[in-house]
Amino acid sequence: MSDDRQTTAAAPDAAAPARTAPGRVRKGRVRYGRWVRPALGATAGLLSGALALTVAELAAAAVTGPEAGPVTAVGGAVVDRTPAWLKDFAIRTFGDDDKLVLRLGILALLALAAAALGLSALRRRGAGAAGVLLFGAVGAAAAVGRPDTGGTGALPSVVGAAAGAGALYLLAGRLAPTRGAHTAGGGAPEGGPQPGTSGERTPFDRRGFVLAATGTAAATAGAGLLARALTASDTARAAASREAVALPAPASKAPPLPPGADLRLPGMKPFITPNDAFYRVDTALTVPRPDAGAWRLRLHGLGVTRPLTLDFRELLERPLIERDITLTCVSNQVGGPYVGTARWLGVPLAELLREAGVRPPSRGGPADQLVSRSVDGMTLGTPVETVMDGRDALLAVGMNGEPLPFDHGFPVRMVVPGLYGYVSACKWLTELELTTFDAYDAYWVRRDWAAEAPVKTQSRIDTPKPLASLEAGTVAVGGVAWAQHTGIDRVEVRVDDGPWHAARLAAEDSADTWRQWAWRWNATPGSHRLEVRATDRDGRVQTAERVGTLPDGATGRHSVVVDVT
Ligand SMILES: Nc1nc2c(c(=O)[nH]1)N[C@H]1C(S)=C(S)[C@@H](COP(=O)(O)O)O[C@H]1N2
Ligand SMILES: [Mo]
Repeated sequence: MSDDRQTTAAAPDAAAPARTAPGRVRKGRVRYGRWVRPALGATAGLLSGALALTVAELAAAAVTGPEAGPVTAVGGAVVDRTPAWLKDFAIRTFGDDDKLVLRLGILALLALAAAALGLSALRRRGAGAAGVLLFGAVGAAAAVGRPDTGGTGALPSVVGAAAGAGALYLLAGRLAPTRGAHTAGGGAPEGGPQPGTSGERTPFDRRGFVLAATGTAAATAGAGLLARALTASDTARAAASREAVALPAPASKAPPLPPGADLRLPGMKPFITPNDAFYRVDTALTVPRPDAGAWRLRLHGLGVTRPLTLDFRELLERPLIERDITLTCVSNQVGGPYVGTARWLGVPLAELLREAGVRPPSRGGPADQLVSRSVDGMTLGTPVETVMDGRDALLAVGMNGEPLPFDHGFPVRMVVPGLYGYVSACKWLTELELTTFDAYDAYWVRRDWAAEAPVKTQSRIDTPKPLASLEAGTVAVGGVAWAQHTGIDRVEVRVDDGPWHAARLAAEDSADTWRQWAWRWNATPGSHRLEVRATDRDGRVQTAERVGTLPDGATGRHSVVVDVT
C-alpha cells in the first residue's frame, strides 16, 4: 500500500525514470545493496534537518535575535527546568563548558531524530515531513516560553521547520522506487531492490536525488553564511558600542592594592583576577550583547516615590566609585574555582534607591526585596536592607579598568559585597523593582535555592596541588580565604589532623575581598593531608561540617593530599 502511494507521489517527477535510464547505471555498473536506500533516506533526513536548523538560525539572526533560535530556545527551556542537583552536577562536571555540552547534546539528539525521520520518509514522505514540522513546533513552543523572546519568538522554528519539511518531502520523493525498479523489486517492503535482482537497475531517481541533495546542502551553506554575516554585524555593532564607552574617572578611587596583598607564590592565583580568567556562571546559552546606546534601566515598585528611567550616558554622569570586591558563586564546591576578585567601577546603588524615595525596612520602607531583571529575563532578589546598609553595593559599569566584558554583564551589572552572585550580581541589568520576599520568588528561589544567601566563610589551598609529588624539606603552602564584608581574621593549616598552625596572612585589601595566606611546611617523606580553615572577624571558625551547595552554599574544609619523597 504505502509503496503504491510513494510511487504515485513520485509521479510529478515522471521524467526522472527516463533520465536514470539503464544506460547511466550500466556506465557506473553500480550495484545497489539493500542498505543504499535506507542510508540515503537517513542522509536526506540529516540534510533536511541541517537546512531546518540553519534557516531557523538565519531567521533568528535576521528577525528575532539569536535567543529565539531553536537550539538556544530549547536549551534555555532545558536549563530552566534543570533541577538544582543536576545543574550543580553539570557545573561541577563540565564547568564553563556546561553550555557547550548541552548544545552538543541537543544537536546529537536532533541528528538522530533527523536520520530517523529520513528513514520514515522512505515509507511515507508526508509523515517524515510532518515529523520535521513537529520538531519545529517544539522549538517554537520553547522559544515562546522563554522570557527573553518577543512575540515573534516562534518564527525561526516555524520557518526553519517549513524549509526542512519541504526539503525532506522533495528528497524522499527522489528516493521513491522508480517504476522499473518497483516492478523488478517485486514489492520489497522498503521498496529496496533485492540483492542480485536489480544490480544493474537504479531503483530510484538517482540523479534527481543527487541534484536535490546538492541543492539542499547548497541552500544550507548559503543560509549559514548569511546567518553568520548577520550575526557578525550584530556582534560588531554591540562590540562597537562597548568600544565606544569611555569610562569616567571615579569620584572615589579604590585605594591602591597594599603591598603584600598579593604574595605571588608560584601556583597561587593573582590577587586581582584578570577579566578573561574570571569565572562565568549564568543561564545564557547565547551571551546577551546589548547595545549600550539603546540600553535603559527602569527603577520602580513598592515604596518608590520617584520612579526613574536612566540611559547609559545618564548613569555614567553620576559620581562613580571604584572598589575591589570578591564575587563568589553559591555553586562553588569547597576548594572550587567559582570565586574571583575584580576592581569594579560603578554607581552606588543605595544612593540611587534613596533618590527614588526608597527606604530600607529598618526605616519603615514597605519593600524588603530588590528584584533585578536582566535583558535575558533572569531575575535575582536581593534584600533591600543589605543593599542600603552602607556597604558598597554597585551598579557596575567597569571591571578591572575596562567596560564590563559581555560575558560579565555589559553594559551594567549589580555587585553586592558579601552576597552570593545568584542573589545579587545581576548581569545585563535592565530593571530594578522594589517588592517583598513574600510577594515574589526570583528565578533561583523558584528552583529551591535559598531566598537570602550571605557568603559563607571559606578558604582554599592553591599550592601545592592535589596529589603533587614533593621533595622533603620546606614546602610553601598557600591559598586564599574569604568572608566578604566581614573580613578574614585568621587562617590555620594542619597536617594529617595534627595541631593547627597559624598561616601568615597577606596584607588586607578590604573586608570585601579575599585574603591570601601562606605557611611554610617542613615536609617529611610519606603521604600527607594538608587542611585549611579560616576564622572571620566575627569570630566564626570555618566549620568542618560538610554540606552541599544547595540551598545556600557549601561548607566544609578544603584539604589536599600530597606525596613527599
Ligand atoms: N542575567 C544573569 N545574571 C546573573 C546570572 C545569570 O544566570 N543571569 N548568574 C548569577 C550568578 S549565579 C553568579 S555566581 C554571577 C556570576 O557572575 P560572573 O559570571 O560575572 O562571574 O552572576 C549572577 N548574575
Ligand atoms: Mo552563582
